[in-house]
Amino acid sequence: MLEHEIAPMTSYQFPPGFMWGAATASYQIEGAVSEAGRQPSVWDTFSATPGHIYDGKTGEIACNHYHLYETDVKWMAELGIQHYRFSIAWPRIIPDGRGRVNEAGVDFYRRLVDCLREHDITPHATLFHWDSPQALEDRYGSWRSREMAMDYADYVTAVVSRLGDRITDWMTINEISCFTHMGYGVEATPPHAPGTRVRTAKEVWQTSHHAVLAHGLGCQAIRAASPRACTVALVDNFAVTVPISESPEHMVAAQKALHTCGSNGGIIFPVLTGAYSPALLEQLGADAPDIQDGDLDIIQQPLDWLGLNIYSGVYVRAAENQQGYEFLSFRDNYPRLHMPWLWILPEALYWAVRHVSDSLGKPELPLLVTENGCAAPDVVNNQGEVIDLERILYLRQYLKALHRAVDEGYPVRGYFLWSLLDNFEWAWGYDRRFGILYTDYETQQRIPKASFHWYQECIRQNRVV
Ligand code: GCO
Repeated sequence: MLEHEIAPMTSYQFPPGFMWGAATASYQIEGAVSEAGRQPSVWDTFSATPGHIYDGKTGEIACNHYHLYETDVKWMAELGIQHYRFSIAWPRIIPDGRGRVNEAGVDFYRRLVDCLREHDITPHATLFHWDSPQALEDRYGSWRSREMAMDYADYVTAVVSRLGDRITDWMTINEISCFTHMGYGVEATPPHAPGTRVRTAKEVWQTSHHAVLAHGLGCQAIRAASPRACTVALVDNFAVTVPISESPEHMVAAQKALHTCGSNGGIIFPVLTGAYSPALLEQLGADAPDIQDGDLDIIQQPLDWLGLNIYSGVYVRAAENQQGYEFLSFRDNYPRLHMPWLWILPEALYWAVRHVSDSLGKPELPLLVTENGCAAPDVVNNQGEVIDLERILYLRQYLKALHRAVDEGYPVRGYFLWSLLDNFEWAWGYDRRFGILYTDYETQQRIPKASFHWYQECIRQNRVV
């Protein structure tokens, strides 16, 4: 049969210069938890506590990235990414949380960044991705104290003044809600470190207030300490309200619901608008955090861009009730991937962009998807391959939704896939695999999954393939 040549496809093409990347985090990949002066983080303590981690494991070795970073950078170059997001471990830099700087800890990140640049990969550094010094939990309860914001700012100054000659793209904090609301007040499992249960909702909201204050102080510290022009951003996983259909009434309902969904009204709202959501404050009443004069001005620092960590969302529809909306629950057989919360909702990526640009009134604020990806029950088959079709399905649909936002003119500048390699998935230990590289934890071998080659082709063609 005469085969017809298949013309090259052009649909779902991203603009020239679109930033393709991958993301990781220090505690999840580095290991070497006691090397070169590093002291324990709250995640070392939390994961070593029996019953906290699904498979009883810790980040003690993880992907041994501290020693294998050159191998991993080579995989990044093979993948074809031009950008890599990683995080810097506070307990490597200032092991006691405050005071003495551990230069050996700084040197690791110098080696990593120099290796990235040798491979023409731009480093994007998250200054805090949950692994705070245990010493500060012992001293004053970490984020329960306003002192944490001050110590964080000093830590940021120590990092940026030393690495700012090599790193010019900074993210202050990753996903505030996870280490505050899920760290201090959660009843559901799995909790997040430090797992201390405070007594009242007000105390929980006070922890996230200290974290958004830290973000503001961190922005100021970066700009004061950087020896070069640089960019500053927050990375947030705000709860994305998705209209059940794009009819006017349901879209308005989704905008209204944004205020009180999750902890949006006390995190992304003050950071972007300079005020807590009024609807949230009304809902919280006496449980609202204490806000000192001047806090909101500090919190609302200008951002060069905003990082979006979006995996799923919440369906909303208009309702004949006082709020004018209602949240809709997922039924048991709604499609999801290998995490209890990972319901497949690609439109969440599109609506995350719309909510920042439209609902929160930031149409000019450049956006980067700093995390998107999924866990899947990956196994190596008899041919030594991991054919993770579920992950390709997930990623393809989410990137198509993101492309829609780009096509409609929203300021989306790039996409960082979570994650480069399987790693320590917090309270799930190593049982859940998010990587496009399979990590064999026995041998520390990396095996490219089918999704690695799929993503490599997306990058090569600069489009969703
Ligand atoms: C997060 C964290 C990552 C997770 C990933 C999968 O978004 O929760 O930034 O560290 O590992 O999202 O849960």
